[in-house]
Amino acid sequence: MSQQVITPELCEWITEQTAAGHSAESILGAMLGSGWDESIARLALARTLGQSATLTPPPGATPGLPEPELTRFAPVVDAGDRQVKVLMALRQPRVVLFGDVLSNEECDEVMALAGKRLARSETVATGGDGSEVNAARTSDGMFFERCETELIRRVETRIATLLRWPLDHGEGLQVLRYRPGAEYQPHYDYFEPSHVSTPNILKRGGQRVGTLVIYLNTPTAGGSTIFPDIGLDVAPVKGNAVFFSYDRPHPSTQTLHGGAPVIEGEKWVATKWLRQGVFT
Ligand code: PD2
Ligand code: ZN
Repeated sequence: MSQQVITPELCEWITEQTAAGHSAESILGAMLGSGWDESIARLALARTLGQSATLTPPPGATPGLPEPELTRFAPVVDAGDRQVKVLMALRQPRVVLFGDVLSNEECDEVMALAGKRLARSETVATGGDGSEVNAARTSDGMFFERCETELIRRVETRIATLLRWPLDHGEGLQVLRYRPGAEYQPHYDYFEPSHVSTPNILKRGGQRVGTLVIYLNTPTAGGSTIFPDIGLDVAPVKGNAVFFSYDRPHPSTQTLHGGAPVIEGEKWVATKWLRQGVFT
């Protein structure tokens, strides 16, 4: 097929197939069989069906969501090598604020390691497959490889224990440094299903289903992590971390969040994004 275009007729056909009981997965298969490019087919499905187009998780995906053991609501959770404080927990959307996830020394070490490799942050490009510098995020950032050093492995093992989600389902830790005036405008951490680059991104472990933002220092003023849909502002405090999970790539999860502008001092965070399956 040359020039592949998502026409109203195509969307209508997808709607009819769904009404006839075919799953998004089987409609995708039919489209691929008749020569549609996979990313255009997925885009057409996402545009037509919205959140219900969420396709089958990757093979080996872990069911459920990352979730700390909070049934007893004890003041601390055992994270293996450290007792982590539970400072606040919201059920819907799931947002948990932890204290003492990292020691002061661990925060300092992560900042020192990351500091040498910081570059202006990039996000997924709006037009293609790569990433691009984005005005919505005015911080500097870098990624660690998973288990890159003994310290990073220890932190990742602790996160896996705390959130009861396999270590190999996590992306490498990302460190961001915000200077005064820098911010991260509100966004969702899941990959937008209708975005052309999403099908490729999902090949490496499926969707993101949870985020842990760890504060590596305490800015003098500003820099809260904000959740506009639920009116929640989380103050960045060294060693604390905010966790939230999302069971579908859709605004109904109410996980819109951002980093408010830093007013004074710097703000450093380490973010762990958790995928449905093994992140490769
Ligand atoms: O630094 C933050 O507070 C922040 C806000 C929103 C970090 C992220 N998102 C992220 O790393 O996804
Ligand atoms: Zn985010």
